[in-house]
Amino acid sequence: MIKPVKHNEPLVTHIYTADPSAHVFEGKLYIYPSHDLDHEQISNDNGDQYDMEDYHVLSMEDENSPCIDHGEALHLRDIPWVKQQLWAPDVAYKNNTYYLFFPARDHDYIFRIGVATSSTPVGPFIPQPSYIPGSFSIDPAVFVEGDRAYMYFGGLWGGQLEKWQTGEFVTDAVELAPDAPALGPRVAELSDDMLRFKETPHEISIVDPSGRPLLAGDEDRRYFEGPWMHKYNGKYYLSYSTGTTHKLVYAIGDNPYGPFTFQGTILTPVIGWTTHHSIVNFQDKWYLFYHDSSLSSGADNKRCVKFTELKYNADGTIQTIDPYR
Ligand code: FUB
Repeated sequence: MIKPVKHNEPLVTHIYTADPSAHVFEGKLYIYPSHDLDHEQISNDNGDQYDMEDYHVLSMEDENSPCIDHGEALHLRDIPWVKQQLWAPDVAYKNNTYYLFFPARDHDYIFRIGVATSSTPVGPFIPQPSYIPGSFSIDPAVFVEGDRAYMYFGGLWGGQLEKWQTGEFVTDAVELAPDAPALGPRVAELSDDMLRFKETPHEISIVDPSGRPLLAGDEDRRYFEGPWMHKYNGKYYLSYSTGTTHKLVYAIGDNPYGPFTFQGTILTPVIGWTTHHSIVNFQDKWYLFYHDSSLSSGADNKRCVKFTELKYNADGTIQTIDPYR
């Protein structure tokens, strides 16, 4: 018998999972994770150890239910433009269709973002023949507000965001000086059919409480990867991973494009190098979905998705979570 899931414990243990994007569809919680493979890899800064080949969809009836694995929803072999590395996905619902957005390296080893569609939340998802024109880098997160949908994306290092500073892919892009403004994630509104960008992606500005842009050397606060957008009490919350300092942090803005003012830490560092999350409102509670590497005793490329409740203070700030307390 499959056991109910507990807070801060792996949702599933029969496969490795990471990068959870959680949504409420058809009255249930659906979780769209990366599917880490159980193979030995040497970790490097290029992220070659994250060599994933397919996606599985998970679901939970409620917070006390078992987590169900609905099996393979999309495989690399079925996506013509993809060479390797299916990284962190997200799913959005619009036009009576479920859209799975995913980053992967194309045949030139450049990360692009693709889309696949299904009539059900569990797939199978049918990929478009090519990636979204003008897309680049990793970690798409799609925020739907009314008729509009916005994609947030971008990741440093293996995610190649540094290489797109000029708007073109530059293989040997120079590193940013620590006192230069940090690179921000990108945002673009999606077309009504959700298959294209409606506009050239904008770089998001994340500023400190006095309005100054965060600097590249400010590794405790600057953007690294894994953006997520949610709305709470009329404000837009942009949350993300700080990568090298292994935190999940957030910033608040007045509209989907920002600027966003840095606020603080949502999740303290977890076991394993990466940290990646989503935030969802379900049955009158807010939840944080995240991953760590506890299931593999610390292997960076063998992670497991977990969840816990997320709470706000009266002023709208988020209470910091230590997942091991
Ligand atoms: O899972 C591969 C990559 O690791 C993701 O795209 C990043 O966010 C990090 O979690």
